Amino acid sequence: MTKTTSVLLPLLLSIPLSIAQLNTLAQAAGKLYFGTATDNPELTNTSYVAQLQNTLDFHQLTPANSMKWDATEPSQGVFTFNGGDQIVTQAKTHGQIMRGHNCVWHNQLPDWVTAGNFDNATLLSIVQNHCGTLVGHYKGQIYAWDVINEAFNDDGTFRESVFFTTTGTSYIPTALRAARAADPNAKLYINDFNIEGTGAKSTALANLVKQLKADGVPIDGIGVQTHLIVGEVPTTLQQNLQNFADLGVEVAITELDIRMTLPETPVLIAQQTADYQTVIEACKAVSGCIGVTLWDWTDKFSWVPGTFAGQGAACPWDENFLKKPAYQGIVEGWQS
Ligand code: 9MR
Repeated sequence: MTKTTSVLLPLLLSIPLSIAQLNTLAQAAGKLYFGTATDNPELTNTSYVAQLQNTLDFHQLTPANSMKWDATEPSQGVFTFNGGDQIVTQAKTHGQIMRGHNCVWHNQLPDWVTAGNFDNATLLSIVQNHCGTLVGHYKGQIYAWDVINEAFNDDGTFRESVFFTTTGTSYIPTALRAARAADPNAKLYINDFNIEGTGAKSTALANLVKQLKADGVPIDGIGVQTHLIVGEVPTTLQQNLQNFADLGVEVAITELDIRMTLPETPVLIAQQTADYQTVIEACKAVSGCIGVTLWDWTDKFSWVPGTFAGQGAACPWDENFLKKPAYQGIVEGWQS
């Protein structure tokens, strides 16, 4: 090999690779980022981390657990940010932006919150302090926060969390205002699942956003989780993303994965590939859809098998960190 060839060959080979990757394609389509969730225990796996910090695929990280209430305020007024800090450092080192997840959720709450029997005023001050302290700790380092997570039931009624049963819907503006005061530049989101298609839950969320805006409460975005099942992408996905964007907020796909009943078959794999493509095409087509986050990129660390017995293979990379056809589905979606 001549000297010139040995210099040029790796360069030439790297061009098609660097073009056809998930974040470069998302940004070429005008999006802010393509990203992934990650979790602290995974950061000890060097092969995993090598891909996590591949910015051609991922320009954004979300901590799957370490910014949640049980992790960040395990006892009242005692805050621990080590896990979240580790993921922020990981992202920053590679120029990746962060989504914060989350301030107020009915799940992964410490007992002192759920069993505290607080009155309305006390619980509101607890919510205010939690959101303000959490968001304030990360001031200037988080692109967007899921301030409110999963506030609705599937029929569009409010979920009867400890927050709702104690304060009604008052905890929502309280949390959003506390987050805004703590980091005025962070985008504040409400995030939920089963709001991918039009329907009662999406309508209820849209109505809440309208009401918050009418009341002058800060709200910047709707997070559409997008935990889907192979073959069941709602036909109204793109329309629904557009409906949300038309409220004057940004929209993001925040927790994408598409699970199947195992074992994987060629038919399921082909359908999953098509489904990933459909989801990406929907975000691509809606200018207010600003980015897409996988709920981890590898089946090795997917939450799905632990929650849905007999289901899995939901991610675009397999358990050995090899790209699956689903990866190509995402590529085709951005290139469509
Ligand atoms: O991925 C998270 C998993 O490790 C946790 O065990 C689980 C506990 O509830 O939460 C998972 O993340 C959830 C996210 O915070 C909110 N939307 C649904 C996600 C999957 O359950």
